[in-house]
Amino acid sequence: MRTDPGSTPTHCPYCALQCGMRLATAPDAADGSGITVVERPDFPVNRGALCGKGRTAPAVLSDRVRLTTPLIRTHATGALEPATWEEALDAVADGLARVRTGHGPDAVGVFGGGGLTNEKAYALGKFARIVLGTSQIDYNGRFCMSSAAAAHQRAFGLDRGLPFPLADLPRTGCVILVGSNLAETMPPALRYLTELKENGGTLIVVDPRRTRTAEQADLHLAPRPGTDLALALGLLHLVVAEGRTDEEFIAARTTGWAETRAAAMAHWPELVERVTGVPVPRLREAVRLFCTPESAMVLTARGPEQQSKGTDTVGAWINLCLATGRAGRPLSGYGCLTGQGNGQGGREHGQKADQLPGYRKLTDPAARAHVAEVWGVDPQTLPGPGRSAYELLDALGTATGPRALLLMGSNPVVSAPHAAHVEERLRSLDFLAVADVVLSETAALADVVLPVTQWAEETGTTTNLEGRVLLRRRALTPPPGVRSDLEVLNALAARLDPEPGGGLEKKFPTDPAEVFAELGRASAGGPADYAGIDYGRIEREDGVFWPCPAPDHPGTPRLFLDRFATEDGRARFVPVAHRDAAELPDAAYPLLLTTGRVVAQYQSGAQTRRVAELNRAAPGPFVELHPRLAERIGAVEGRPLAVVSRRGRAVAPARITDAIRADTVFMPFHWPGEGRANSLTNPALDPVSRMPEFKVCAVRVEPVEEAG
Ligand SMILES: Nc1nc2c(c(=O)[nH]1)N[C@H]1C(S)=C(S)[C@@H](COP(=O)(O)OP(=O)(O)OC[C@H]3O[C@@H](n4cnc5c(=O)[nH]c(N)nc54)[C@H](O)[C@@H]3O)O[C@H]1N2
Ligand SMILES: Nc1nc2c(c(=O)[nH]1)N[C@H]1C(S)=C(S)[C@@H](COP(=O)(O)OP(=O)(O)OC[C@H]3O[C@@H](n4cnc5c(=O)[nH]c(N)nc54)[C@H](O)[C@@H]3O)O[C@H]1N2
Ligand code: SF4
Ligand SMILES: [Mo]
Repeated sequence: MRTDPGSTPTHCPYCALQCGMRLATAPDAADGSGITVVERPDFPVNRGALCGKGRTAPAVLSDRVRLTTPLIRTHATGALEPATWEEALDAVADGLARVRTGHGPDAVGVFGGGGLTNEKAYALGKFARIVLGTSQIDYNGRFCMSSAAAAHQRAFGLDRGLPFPLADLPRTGCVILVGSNLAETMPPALRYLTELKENGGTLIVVDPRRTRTAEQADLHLAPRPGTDLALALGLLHLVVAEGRTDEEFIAARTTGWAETRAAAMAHWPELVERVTGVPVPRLREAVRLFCTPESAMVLTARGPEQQSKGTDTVGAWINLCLATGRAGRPLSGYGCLTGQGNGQGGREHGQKADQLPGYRKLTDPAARAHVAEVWGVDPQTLPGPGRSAYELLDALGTATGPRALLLMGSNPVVSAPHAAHVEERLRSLDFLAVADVVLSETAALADVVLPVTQWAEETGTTTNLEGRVLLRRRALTPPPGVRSDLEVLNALAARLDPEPGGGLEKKFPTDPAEVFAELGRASAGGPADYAGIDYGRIEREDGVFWPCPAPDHPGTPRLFLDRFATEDGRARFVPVAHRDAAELPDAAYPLLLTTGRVVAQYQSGAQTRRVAELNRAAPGPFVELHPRLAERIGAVEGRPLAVVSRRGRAVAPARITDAIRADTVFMPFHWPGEGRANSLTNPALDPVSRMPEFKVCAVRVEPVEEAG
């Protein structure tokens, strides 16, 4: 029997806005979940508003769609069959131990997710380093905001998505939104942009498509995909040419301007028009709108970031902010709109290949010593940095890569670039274990599937896109057949202890509050310092902004107002120059494909494709294309189109609209099978962030003859 303590305040299981909501008992809920979502208008970020995904999130709690028993692949049938927890945990421990014994610790890999709570992400990173002893751990956040994170580090010495609360947006003078379709990806946040305009501020949207977000803009710039770097350089050129730099700010708060200025001067507006397709007068208008008011902001999302030059591209937008004095000041600055529910916290506490908790570096001897002490291990035993997400997936089952993988919180069969290749690599493993709440396309390939508890059934913290640490409270007793990710790691630690009965599992508590307290100690003194945060405080204060080094520290809603987080306290200009996407159109593949999201589906769709209301709103993939292109190739609305790249083919119905450039087609990536956009995408990586180029590849498009 599932019990309920009344109406519990918590947060949505999906995106980085982490909307506040309440969960109330609803024994007759049509979705079979036993609970219903109630608005929580007192929570400041979303002020009661929710998108359809948040409202319908309980549906995934229902036994009708979720996993409720472990599964083991049997030799006899080759199928996944129900098993007991003891059998399943033994099988995972055996599978991982066998590979480790035969091939060494780095033959066992771990893949995590930015949707995992801070407690889980922390425990997973610790598990990889001290139980498995492997360097081979990374996570899906690499596919998400890694380019912005790298650019943040380079320029400011610290990476927090937004350096200010969203509530600052309506009070600034101008916002440039680069490659964010907020209206579909974080609908309740659109309100902040509406208020910006009501207050007399202006909105510029940079997107190759006239999205629902772009429709709100005072100025919409629609560059060719993959040319944002040139665009930002062109704007900086104009800023300099028109004498709009803030020399006082540059002198007092930055270093490296001379080289950056010289690099920008090489990007003439006419050249930028040719590369981007954005006319010079519109570039000038953007500069005027951005530079005229007292304050202004640039916010980027996946459009400019998911490119093989994402780090430099974000760097170019940061340079524009620094040159105009629009950083490190009230109501001004650069920010990245992080994506996953815990996209921010998930990138801070050690599931990343090169990282220790508190956003520390795995290569820093002082960081190793500090964290090793908290973990009660010898710093010498901590492995070094491993491979980045795509490189890890690409190496699976090869002579030098991992031969066994433990995967928690991601569905790469749908969401990884060059997905058919990734699927083949996953199939080549000696052993694959997946912990998930549903039988995702990736879980379906596993040797063992562990069914875990969900957001409403467990307590834990997430850190939203503003750097605000939030608490999700358990509202519901999980069904008997499932266990939490923390319980899974604890049970595996016991089984993989090099000294049987040695008590290694004691280092993996199953109580989230205990894990969070340890995380606080491990992060203490690091860039992302959570030491002063506890569950009670989060609830009393509607979240606490990190860094928060002590219980009496107020937290840090606004960063960099006095100094940047670099050694000398100054922001660093980094000179960048435009370069082409890894693939450009040619005779065989004459068009550009870009990919992204629709409002009613989330990511790989593993969760939202199991919700009837969302499937009615967004039943399947499609190919968005311009009427001129449609006419040229003979595409008909609603009829199937084949999109072909050097990596594969996908088929989905045509959706004809003049809201997209005629040289570009768009596909959402939420679906598996024939319409899988990632069958096409290019795994070319950014040299710094190792972000794949999800947003640009060369394709050809042709109508498909329908049988019958
Ligand atoms: N409904 C829904 N909401 C979500 C998610 C979801 O899956 N579904 N996922 C969450 C996550 S993890 C993330 S990361 C965020 C992502 O949030 P967004 O970044 O807003 O989402 P995308 O649709 O991937 O990309 C945004 C826009 O980039 C544009 N774009 C494509 N190529 C380029 C380019 O070369 N340059 C520029 N400037 N723009 C380009 C696309 O046309 C698209 O409109 O959303 C979060 N919210
Ligand atoms: N073409 C293209 N591809 C993209 C993108 C794009 O814009 N274009 N965007 C990229 C981006 S930004 C992202 S973030 C990735 C995301 O892509 P994925 O990493 O595939 O993300 P999800 O679909 O959210 O997968 C999360 C999985 O974990 C499960 N899960 C949820 N909560 C928990 C939990 O607490 N514990 C465990 N064990 N499992 C849980 C879910 O059921 C689901 O199966 O996709 C990337 N792929
Ligand atoms: S905007 Fe994001 S956090 Fe808010 S309800 Fe929708 S999916 Fe959930
Ligand atoms: Mo993301």
